[in-house]
Amino acid sequence: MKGKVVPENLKILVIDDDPFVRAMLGEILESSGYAVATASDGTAGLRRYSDDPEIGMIISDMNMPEMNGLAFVKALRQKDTGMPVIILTVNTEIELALETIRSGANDYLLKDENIEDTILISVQKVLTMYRLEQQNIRLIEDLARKNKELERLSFSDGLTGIPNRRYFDEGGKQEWGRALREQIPLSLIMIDIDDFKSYNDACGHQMGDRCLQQVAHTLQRSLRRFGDFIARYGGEEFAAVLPNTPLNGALAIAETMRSDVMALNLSHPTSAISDRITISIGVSSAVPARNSDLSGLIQQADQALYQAKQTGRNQVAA
Ligand code: GH3
Ligand code: MG
Ligand code: MG
Ligand code: MG
Repeated sequence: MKGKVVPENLKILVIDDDPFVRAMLGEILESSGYAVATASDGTAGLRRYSDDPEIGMIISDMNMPEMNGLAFVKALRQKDTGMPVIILTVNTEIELALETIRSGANDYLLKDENIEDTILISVQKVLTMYRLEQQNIRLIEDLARKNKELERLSFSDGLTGIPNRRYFDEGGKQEWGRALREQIPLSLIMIDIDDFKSYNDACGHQMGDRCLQQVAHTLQRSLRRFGDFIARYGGEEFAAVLPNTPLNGALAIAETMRSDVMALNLSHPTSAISDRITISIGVSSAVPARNSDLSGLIQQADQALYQAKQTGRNQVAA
């Protein structure tokens, strides 16, 4: 809802071309504890509404020179969808009353002998509805914020904070589809930490977790090109998707990843191949064909990773 926020100590703007009505309404409202401002037609009323931030409700006549009540409601709703407006008139045309309500008036009252009671009841009723609406708006905004946060969480890995397997599956499928449509190459990098079971055994699970976090962030930094993403694929495995990247480009990035992780210099006391944490990497690349899908590319990267492991670890294979 756009517009002013209605203050707790309500100031009501009374718009009527008849000075007698203005005085009478002013007296009724003030004796019930409301502050009152007045204007003598719609144009002056709009100006007063804009100039006075304390105004939290408007009671307007219908028949007035220059701008009548209906035109006033329409003009007001252009700038303020929430400000409560009550129309108080001698005009009993039902079509006009309905159009005024449809245009955004919150109530439509007839000037008669019960005016003193009816206006006070209407002010309370309209104010209550306004506050309920404000409350609903706050609840909905709060819910939308929480939903967004939940969605973000559902796509990120709890330990490392990088995207999770679910994100990889969705993002990978999407990029595959785009590469297929545009017939451009898509590359995949699968990463697995070497000898990680023995690292856990030697250094403990907590150190293992910290190592995973550091490796994850290092891999993410190595990637940093727009459109690429990396996810935690499984326990100590990561997978990166590189849109619009041919094999040689992906191999270069994989090599950067491998040396960046070595440069972390995380001591691995029981590694069979090095004095520190290393990774093995499998790379695959394809311009998607119509009758294939991402799983073929994953399989190829997996095979390359297996080969990197078989031929000594701490290396990149394709
Ligand atoms: P290889 O070089 O062949 O990859 O040997 P490896 O020991 O790394 O391979 P393996 O798959 O046998 O072991 C993976 C280990 O990763 C097993 C498990 O203890 C560890 N791991 C998986 N997820 C987590 C985790 O979230 N935290 C910690 N601390 N360790 C994990
Ligand atoms: Mg009038
Ligand atoms: Mg593994
Ligand atoms: Mg491993």
